[in-house]
Amino acid sequence: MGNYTAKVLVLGDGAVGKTSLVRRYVEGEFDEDYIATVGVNLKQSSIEDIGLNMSIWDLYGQRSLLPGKHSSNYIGAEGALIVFDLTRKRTLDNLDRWVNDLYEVIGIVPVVFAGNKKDIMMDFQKKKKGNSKTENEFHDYMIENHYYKSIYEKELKFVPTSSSEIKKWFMDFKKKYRKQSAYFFTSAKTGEKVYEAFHKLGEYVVENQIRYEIDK
Ligand SMILES: Nc1nc2c(ncn2[C@@H]2O[C@H](COP(=O)(O)OP(=O)(O)O)[C@@H](O)[C@H]2O)c(=O)[nH]1
Ligand SMILES: [Mg+2]
Repeated sequence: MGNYTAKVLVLGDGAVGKTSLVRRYVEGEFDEDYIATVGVNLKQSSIEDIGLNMSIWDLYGQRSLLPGKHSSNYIGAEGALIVFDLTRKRTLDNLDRWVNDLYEVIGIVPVVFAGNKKDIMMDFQKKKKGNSKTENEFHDYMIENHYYKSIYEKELKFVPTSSSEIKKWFMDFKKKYRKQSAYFFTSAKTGEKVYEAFHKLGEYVVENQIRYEIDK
């Protein structure tokens, strides 16, 4: 087994759970409190079974304020985990912009998408108890359950994403850029699919490094 090193990025809108996913993955912990990341949160992690040492660059998420401000941080990255929030459809709609930004700077690299906060969606489903709920009820549920915290103050409305629209978005992405992409429904809170998402990204990165060695 080779010994590989790579830089990967964690991208996505503010408060989607980037820092929490990295924390869960690297430290196995989760925190309800929100502390907005300033600049870059850099973590090292190795994936033993594929012999990869990853430096994970978790970047401050308010992308729309300053387009291209991350460009210099993108350089040298060999893959990205792009995160969106299952409780806020707008963060799914913004995926295109994250992908375009990234590919403009470093070209096409493997991307794994994480639809995060799966635990909240599961909890909401449980409370549904058969009767279908409207979008308003979802918003109310979010407020009642204290998800309306400082980070969300500017959020006018919580609109849940649907798995069919996520699937469609991903299929379109795959058609455009082919292979080496995947998506997972994750929860930094319960840990669901967090390891799988980072591992998949690591596999793609190592695949490319092996291919590069062979082509040399
Ligand atoms: N319930 C739940 N809350 C989460 C999850 N991931 C993140 N959060 C919360 O969402 C807020 C924003 O998370 P953070 O990781 O700081 O987002 P970032 O801005 O993308 O780095 C924090 O209050 C976290 O506790 C999750 O999977 N489930
Ligand atoms: Mg953060």
